[in-house]
Amino acid sequence: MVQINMSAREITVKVVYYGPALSGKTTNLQQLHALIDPAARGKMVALDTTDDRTLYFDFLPIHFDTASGFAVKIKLFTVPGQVMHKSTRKVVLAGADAVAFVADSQRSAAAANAYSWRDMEANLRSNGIDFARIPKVVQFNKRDLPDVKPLDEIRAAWKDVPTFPGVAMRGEGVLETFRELLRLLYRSLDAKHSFALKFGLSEDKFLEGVFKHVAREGR
Ligand SMILES: Nc1nc2c(ncn2[C@@H]2O[C@H](COP(=O)(O)OP(=O)(O)O)[C@@H](O)[C@H]2O)c(=O)[nH]1
Ligand SMILES: [Mg+2]
Repeated sequence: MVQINMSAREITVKVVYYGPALSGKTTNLQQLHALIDPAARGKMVALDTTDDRTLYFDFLPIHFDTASGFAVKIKLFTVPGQVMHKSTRKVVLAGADAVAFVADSQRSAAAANAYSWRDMEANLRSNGIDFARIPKVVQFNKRDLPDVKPLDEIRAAWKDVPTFPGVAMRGEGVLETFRELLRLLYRSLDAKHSFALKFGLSEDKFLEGVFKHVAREGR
């Protein structure tokens, strides 16, 4: 749930990267960390076990100031994808304002993707979040690998949710995914809290707040 603190002039939103184990969620955050100017982001906290899998979650804070003098803080989280970490995923999803679902494009990962998507839906609902309405995008990652689901098949199957191909390891699709999610997030916040009216913050200014700090846009 977005936190709006009028006296501190602070707006805090929460964005969660969700998906099956090893789909590339942590890699997406690492790439964002690398691409965003340190002036607009904090340290990335990555909690990895020795086998390189996320133990609890990763965290990356992004921030910018609006012309009207509000500090906007965007907190990015990833969930651990392993089936056994179900309760952690539910906790991380609590209060989420938007979700990026990172799928593994390999055909062999189809069942894991589907399981994770249903798991996300159930965890959002049990946190009292409206699954149909929360801003969401899907990244089909690992396009560099053989035997991936073709993009036209993906686009035909996903009509209501924006999808993006990605090779997160090389930074491809990372910014596109994040930008569209922020755009949808802005629209949902503006509809609920009149961001333009109350904070003088337009959609363009909201996106610019983050993307003017991106080193190499349009990769
Ligand atoms: N081939 C390939 N590997 C990737 C890609 N993105 C991430 N990986 C690798 O997949 C593994 C799991 O990535 P990670 O981000 O830790 O997945 P997470 O479990 O979803 O956080 C790591 O070895 C990454 O380097 C990609 O686009 N292509
Ligand atoms: Mg991870």
